[in-house]
Amino acid sequence: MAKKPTPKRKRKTIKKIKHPLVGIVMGSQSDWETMRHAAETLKKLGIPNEVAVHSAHRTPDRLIDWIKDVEERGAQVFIAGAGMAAALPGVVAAMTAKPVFGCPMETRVMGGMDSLLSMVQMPGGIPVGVLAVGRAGAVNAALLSAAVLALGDAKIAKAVEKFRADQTKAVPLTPE
Ligand code: AIR
Repeated sequence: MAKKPTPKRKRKTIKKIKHPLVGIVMGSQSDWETMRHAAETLKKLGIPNEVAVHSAHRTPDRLIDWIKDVEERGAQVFIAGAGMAAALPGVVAAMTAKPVFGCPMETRVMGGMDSLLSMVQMPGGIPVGVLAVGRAGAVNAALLSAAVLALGDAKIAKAVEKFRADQTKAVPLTPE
């Protein structure tokens, strides 16, 4: 198996977006391969988003600081992706009353069932909307975030409609 290239330089500070509407957080750099699909989908829809790596277990203080900061700068919706004992979306939901969507990562030992159950079994009172395991969930978390934002933003509503119309057109009538 080809070895992944190591990044040349580790970013010391987060790339802050001035007015992010969506905050995307993941528990590890290793989640980015999946979570980039959430960021890319939001980009296609023209929705400003900020992406960060913070772990509920490894960097809890940093995570909480980021949630408060990104919310102060305008985040209306949060997307949190994590794997294994995936507490991340639950912690985000504990710290903000904004909608939180969880993306369970596919894992080697349990195929993502561990991540899924960690996210979906939230105690009553602190909700997390959990999407599918893996890439589909990341894409759908972005689309669901867009649908929430579209309720109060005609431009985003139009972008979501166009996305869906384009998707419909792209489905072939027969296999090619
Ligand atoms: N993780 C990180 N902190 C807490 C948890 N649950 C998750 C990451 C990742 C998995 O642990 O979200 O999916 C493995 O992380 P790593 O860094 O070992 O690849």
